[in-house]
Amino acid sequence: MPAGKIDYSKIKPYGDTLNDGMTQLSFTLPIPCDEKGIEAAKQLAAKMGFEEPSVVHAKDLGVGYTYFILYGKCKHTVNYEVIKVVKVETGVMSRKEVEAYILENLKKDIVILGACTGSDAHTVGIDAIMNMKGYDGHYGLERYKGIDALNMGSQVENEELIAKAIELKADAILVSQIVTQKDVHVNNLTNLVELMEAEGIRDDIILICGGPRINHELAKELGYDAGFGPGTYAEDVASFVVNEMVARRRK
Ligand code: B12
Repeated sequence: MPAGKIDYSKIKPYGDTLNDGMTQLSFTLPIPCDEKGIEAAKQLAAKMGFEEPSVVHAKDLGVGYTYFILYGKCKHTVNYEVIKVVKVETGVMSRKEVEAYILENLKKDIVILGACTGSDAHTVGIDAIMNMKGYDGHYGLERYKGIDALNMGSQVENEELIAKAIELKADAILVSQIVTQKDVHVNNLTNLVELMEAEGIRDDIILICGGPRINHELAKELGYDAGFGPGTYAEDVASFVVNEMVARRRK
């Protein structure tokens, strides 16, 4: 256990003793794996602000590239006390609680449509949320009584998703975006909002996005009702959708 009292206004990494700043970092440089290469890696870490940098591992990757692992002391701190994070505030209900909530408060089955859109071919994330067997011991939305869940799979065009949402009178749309190279996810997610607005259906449907590099803050910025990142389960999404539906009805 670290010695001393933790000052949450000045948080820095911990290695051996509290506030020693010890940090492990790794990177690849396009240089040979030799003494000169190791010195270059150390100098770079020093420029990044690490004190006493040392290379603990260097691996020749071939074709003149080297992978380095270094230790160094971080001299910077952050004030943890003032950090504010935009996140979904709705409490999370279990599957059974969601089912009971639908029966009691919505009194009809709800329709949730999902897809991984654009050129993105990653299906595992949206499957984890929607498919019957779910993920990590948490059943997916298809298993929920009172939810009609349709997973359209991957590489679904925004236009196709909207057409299906209109056809099925979807209450919520779930969009998965895994690839973020060149901000392709931002462009694709923005395009979907614009198309929904043009169709006049944006306000009628709860719009949610998710993926490993999505968070609630980004989702709100892009015009979504909620955003979910790594570690999300079906019950997180289901709880948000049913609470939001009830809140909208009350309005
Ligand atoms: C499996 C995989 C593939 C498989 C996909 C198979 C399939 N059927 O899905 C294949 C081999 C096809 C593939 C291809 C490619 N891949 Co790939 N792939 C992966 C890998 C290894 C795992 C992804 C995964 O399944 N994660 C497990 C799921 C459960 O996690 P998740 O997706 O994060 O989902 C969770 C949350 O994010 C959230 N969530 C996700 N979606 C949604 C949606 C909603 C609505 C909600 C609420 C929540 C939610 O809930 C989920 C459960 O908690 C990752 C690396 C990694 N370790 O993550 C790379 C990775 C995603 N792939 C990558 C790349 C670059 C590619 C390719 C471009 C490679 C290439 N050059 O061809 C192609 C792209 C093809 C395309 N057109 O999209 C990069 C993406 C980099 C980036 N930031 O853009 C990664 C990160 C690898 C890397 N480090 O470079 N890939």
